[in-house]
Order: sequence, then C-alpha cells, then structure tokens
Amino acid sequence: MTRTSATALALILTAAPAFAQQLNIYNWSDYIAEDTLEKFTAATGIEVTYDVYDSNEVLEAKLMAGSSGYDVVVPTADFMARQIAAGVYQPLDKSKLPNLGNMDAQIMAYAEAFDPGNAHAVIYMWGTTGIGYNEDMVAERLGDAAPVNSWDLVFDPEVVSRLADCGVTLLDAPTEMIPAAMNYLGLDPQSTDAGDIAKAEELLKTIAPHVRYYHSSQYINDLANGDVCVSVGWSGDVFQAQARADEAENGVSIVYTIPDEGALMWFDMLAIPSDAPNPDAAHAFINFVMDAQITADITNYVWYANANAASMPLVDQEVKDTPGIFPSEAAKDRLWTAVVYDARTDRVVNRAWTAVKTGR
Ligand code: N2P
Repeated sequence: MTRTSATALALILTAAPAFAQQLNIYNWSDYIAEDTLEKFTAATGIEVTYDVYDSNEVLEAKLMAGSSGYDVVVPTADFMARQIAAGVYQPLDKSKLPNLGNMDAQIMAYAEAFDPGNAHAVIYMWGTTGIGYNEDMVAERLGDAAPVNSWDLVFDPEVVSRLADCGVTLLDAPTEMIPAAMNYLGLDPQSTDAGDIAKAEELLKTIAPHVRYYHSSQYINDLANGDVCVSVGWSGDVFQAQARADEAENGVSIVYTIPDEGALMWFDMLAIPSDAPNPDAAHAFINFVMDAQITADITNYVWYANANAASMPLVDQEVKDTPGIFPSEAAKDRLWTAVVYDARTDRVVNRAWTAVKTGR
C-alpha cells in the first residue's frame, strides 16, 4: 500500500468509524432528559438504541428469558435483588466508574439492602408511590373536606365511589398496590403473609367497580388533560402531568401527595445484564449518567430525586423545594421500602392482582 492510500484510508476511518460502538438501553418511559442520549453519543461516539417499558414485570420477563440484547436496564431495587440471585446481572467493574465518587453514600446505603456492597448497580433515580389528583374535580365532588392527603381518596369505598365518574386509576403494579392496600388496613406493608395479602385483595376488589383502569403510564396524559381525576402514581410522573397541563394552559391543576398514612419509597437501579453484548459501552453510559451535570439535567426534567450528592447544587431550586420529590425528614419517617418477595409470595401477590383486575 502506498503512503498516500494509507493516509486516505486513515482519513476515511476517522470520518466514519466502520465499527462504531453500540449501546442498547431499556429504561422506564418518561425517565430521561431530552438531550441525555445526544450528549452521550457526542461525548463517546457510541450510538444508542433506546427502548422503554412501564412495568418491572415486563422487564423481568425479558431478562429471565435471556439474550434480551440490552446493555443497560433499570430495575427497581426489590426486583433487582431477586434477579441478582438468578444470575441476571454482571458485577460492575468499578475501575470504569470514576464518577461513583459523586454518589450520596447515605442513599446508596439504602440500596445495599438489595445488593450488598452495591456490587451490581447504582441508583438512577428514586421516588415515591403516592396519589396525583385534579384539585377542582375532586373539590367539586367532595367539597373542602376532601381527604386529599389520605389514601381514603382511593381506598375508602364511600369516597372513591363519588370520584368514579371523573376517573380513578391505579398503577398496574401488584407489588406496589397490594402493600399500599395492606398499609391502609393497618397491616404491615412489608408483610408477606398470605392472609394479609388476601385482605388487601378483598379491599382492592371492593373498590374495583370504581376504578377506570389499571395502567402505569397512560395516567400522565390523562391527568394532564383532565380525562381522569385521581391516579395512584409515581412522584415524578405526576409532576410531569402537572407540567404538561401548565404548558397546555388548559386550566387543569394537578397535585401530587404522599398520603399521611405513608407510602412506598423505591429505588430504580442502573444495571448491566450478564449477557450484555456491549459491557464496555454500558459502563461508559453508567459513568456518564453519574456526572453531576447530566444527573442534575435528568432530575430537572423528569422531577425524580437522584442519589448523586455532587449534582445537588445543579438541581433547580424549585425541584429541591418540592416536598413530593425531596420529602422532609418527618415525611420520610412515614415511608416504607419494599421487601424482596420469595417465589411463593411473588406468586400469591400476582394471583391476587389478576383476581382484582379480572373481577374473579
Ligand atoms: C418513570 C417511572 C419510574 C418509576 N416514568 C417506577 N419505579
């Protein structure tokens, strides 16, 4: 090969790398800033394919089947714990994650309960499972005494029956809805007792005639457009509904509440499947997300709390001051975390949930 052609070849390779690295991400819907992926590709040259889901069960089915093709996935910590035990994830190579130093040790310690030593995952975002409601529609039906800071809004048959006409929705998330129902009944939301689960099932069946649907992402637009009035939902998603209504200037006012009886606090984790085709690119992405500015941009866009201490000075004041996103210490005392269900409990909970949804 002549010198000229070698130079020409080098130029071509620089301009259009024939073996551009690829990264396949599977994340929750409405859960990333608009420019995160673009910035990642600009910084690393790695091309991203990005798919979304709205259910841990859907993610779990894909991972358990194997060969999902995904390099980075975002399970909630209690699901992840069971998946780690099943060999679904590879341990992180922390030498490739220099931005780990940005993480908040105290919040990462919560996640250690699900992954000793934080060996397999880092926290992406965390939040709560509470209630989003339309202020005016609820006030019209229940007046000033509406129990808007209580799970009565959905679990008291007398109250929820008066809201049914404007649309009440529940998350299609059995491992979140059943503990919420147990807690409302004065039972331990962390209970794995079949009798307790049966009582929660009974309560959910009692209110089922007043529930318009069970879905975990549709309610964002429906709340924003005034098509439903009360949704059990995830903190940031309800705030996104509020923001969409504000942008549309449609007169809809959405509020997120962590009910006084307490709520689930959950952690969503960035993890790499054992059979990920591109583990290096996966590490590069996880490290990129842990950059203080990148995580702050995501929190500022999706209104979910992160566990990145270095990002906090870059998080908008309005977001930091919203108690539904960053609860006060007093409010945190009323939150519970998920327990890792063994296979039997998982089956009992899922069977109960199917019975609730099908009315059998
Ligand atoms: C994002 C929902 C993530 C919360 N739309 C579920 N853990």
